[in-house]
Amino acid sequence: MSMRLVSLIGAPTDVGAGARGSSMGPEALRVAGIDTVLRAHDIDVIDRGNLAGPANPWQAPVDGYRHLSEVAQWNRLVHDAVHAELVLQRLPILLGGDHSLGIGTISAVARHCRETGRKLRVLWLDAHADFNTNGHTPSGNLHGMPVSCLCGYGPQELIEIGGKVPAISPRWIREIGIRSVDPGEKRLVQEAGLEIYDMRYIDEMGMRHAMELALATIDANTHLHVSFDVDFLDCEVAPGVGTTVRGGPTYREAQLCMEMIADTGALASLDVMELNPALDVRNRTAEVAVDLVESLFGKSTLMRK
Ligand code: 6HN
Ligand code: MN
Ligand code: MN
Ligand code: MN
Repeated sequence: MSMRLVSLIGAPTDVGAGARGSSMGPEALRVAGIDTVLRAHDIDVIDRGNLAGPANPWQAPVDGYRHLSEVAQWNRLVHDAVHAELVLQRLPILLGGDHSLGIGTISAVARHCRETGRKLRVLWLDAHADFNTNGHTPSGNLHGMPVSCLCGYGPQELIEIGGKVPAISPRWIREIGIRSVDPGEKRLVQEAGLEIYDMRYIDEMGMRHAMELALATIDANTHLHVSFDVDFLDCEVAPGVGTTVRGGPTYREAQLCMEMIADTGALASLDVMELNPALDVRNRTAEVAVDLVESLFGKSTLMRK
């Protein structure tokens, strides 16, 4: 196997979130050793450092959007940085930052897939569906809206970042671990036909079956993007997030999820989002996140066939 090339991109902002602190996420992931852990797997890792976007003005929502212009500026920076790495045939890992930045990464990935004739599959690992609009959001926080924006429902400055509207089709997305969806958001998700493996499904059928379905039909021409919101994990395992929801995947279920993704060999870009060191306990959540990232890149106990 040829040497894998990974680039770390820090996006230290919380402009899209309702709690301050995910701006410190990139540094906490570095402190937890994300680069060393990957290098130990024979991966060529370059840390590009942090993007420099606007500060958090901490203002009230306007027309149902909080900090729209700052979120758009950050996402344009992320889009350009991620696309540049893909052109260099490196696998970008976005160190978030709040989850609104998934618009920037995934619009760049979708653009690159158009340019190279590849299919795209997006795995959205999250407690939340992140499919709100300004008419449905309970908070105005744009980290609750990236998936809808990517599917073309949202403000012009966010939906057009990757040069095509919509950036992606709902059919390319699989959402896993979902357990908190707002009432209006629920209707939108159903109308859009998003394929969702919620916690009820995982309880009844198991993580293994959910992942088998979520990863089905991935082939050698598929670019697999994983958007990992750390609040996907049960809050006992991962307290360092701003929007904890009880009843998420256990450490082992999350490991299995990551290992099954690794087995596809298709992972081509990754977001690690919403880690909030201000709410963490001795950087434990960062360490768990890094552990899971390691599994995504193929840490497994024994050789399997
Ligand atoms: N996240 N559905 C809630 C809202 O305000 O729209 C929570 C969103 C959380 C978003 O965790 O990335
Ligand atoms: Mn999210
Ligand atoms: Mn390209
Ligand atoms: Mn979430």
